[in-house]
Amino acid sequence: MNSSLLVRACRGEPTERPPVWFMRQAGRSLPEYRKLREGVPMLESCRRPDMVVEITLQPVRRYGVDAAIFFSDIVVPIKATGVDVEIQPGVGPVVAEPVRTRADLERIRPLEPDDVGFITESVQTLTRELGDTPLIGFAGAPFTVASYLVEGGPSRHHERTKALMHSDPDLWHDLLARVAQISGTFLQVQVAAGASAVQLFDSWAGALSKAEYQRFVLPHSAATLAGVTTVPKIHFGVGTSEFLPLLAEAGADVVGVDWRLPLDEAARRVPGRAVQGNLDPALLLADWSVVEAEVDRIVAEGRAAPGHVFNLGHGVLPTTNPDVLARVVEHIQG
Ligand code: 1CP
Repeated sequence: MNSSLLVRACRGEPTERPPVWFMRQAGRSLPEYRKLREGVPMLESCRRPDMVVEITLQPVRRYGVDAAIFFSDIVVPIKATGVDVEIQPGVGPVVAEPVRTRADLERIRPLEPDDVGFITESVQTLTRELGDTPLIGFAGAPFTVASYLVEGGPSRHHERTKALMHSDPDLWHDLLARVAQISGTFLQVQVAAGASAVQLFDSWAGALSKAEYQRFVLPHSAATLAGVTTVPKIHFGVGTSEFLPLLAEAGADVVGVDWRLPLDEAARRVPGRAVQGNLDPALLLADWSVVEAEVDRIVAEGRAAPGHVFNLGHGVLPTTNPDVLARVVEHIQG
């Protein structure tokens, strides 16, 4: 699998074209996904290897993307340690007892690989079924996962999370260290079972200042990534252009870039690293001539980096027409 286009681009080796996959390509806009999920709660589907395998394969079959992303969720490993968390349709992860005190933190135990035997089984089956297509494993970064734990659910301003990090830095660092152990073990389990690369999602890190990120978050994202040593690591945030070099410093081979920053400028900010991105997912709803011009611009700007993995600047929106994604893949693969 080391010779796959994805792994070569991640390692900054020359490739004839960028590999292409889409964040949140599984689920979301696919009718075959919605059909399969009927009547099965999200987190239950993540525990069933037959469903995980099928949903992970659906976008590979439909789009012919150059990589599969493992179907799971960033809260699956914390749920596996016993945290009472559900994914409510139309809302997202909801935590029954939010974590705001040391006693709350002490209820969260470390993750053991045996807690997620269903992940090992799913990844092993997938890597067999995928053949030459590499599988990307993933986890949530400590800040993004901690935000759900502290807020109790999705949050616009992350106000309780920020208040906690500044008011009780010791508790904050202990909480993030615990989440780093859990997300780090989750990544290692996926790599041990056959994943060819991993991505750490810090979707909400853009809510922080550079100074906050450096002091309160970076050491824990670095600890999460440090346990992965044999496959390329992609580190992605939204709204993180102002501290992109810190995402690289945390231990990334590839820095994920949202749509706000052109990739040639991103490449200047993280010298020597590959970049991933960065088509604005909203533009997939525009006319094809617009999409095509954006894809061409991004492919050209990506050449400024040692490696470029074509992707969106954030996840596929649920309103996206799958045929447009298929056309983007076709256009890039030529
Ligand atoms: O019923 C459903 O279909 C639930 C929707 C759904 C799906 C399909 C959720 C709930 N999670 C997932 C799968 C998922 N989540 C994947 C695998 C599929 C793929 O990538 O193709 C991945 C990588 C994630 C990661 C994830 N979950 C992130 C980071 C990526 C991102 O988009 O920023 C985050 C922030 C979550 C939390 C989450 N889970 C689900 C929702 C709706 C949310 C976001 C809620 C919020 O706005 O806070």
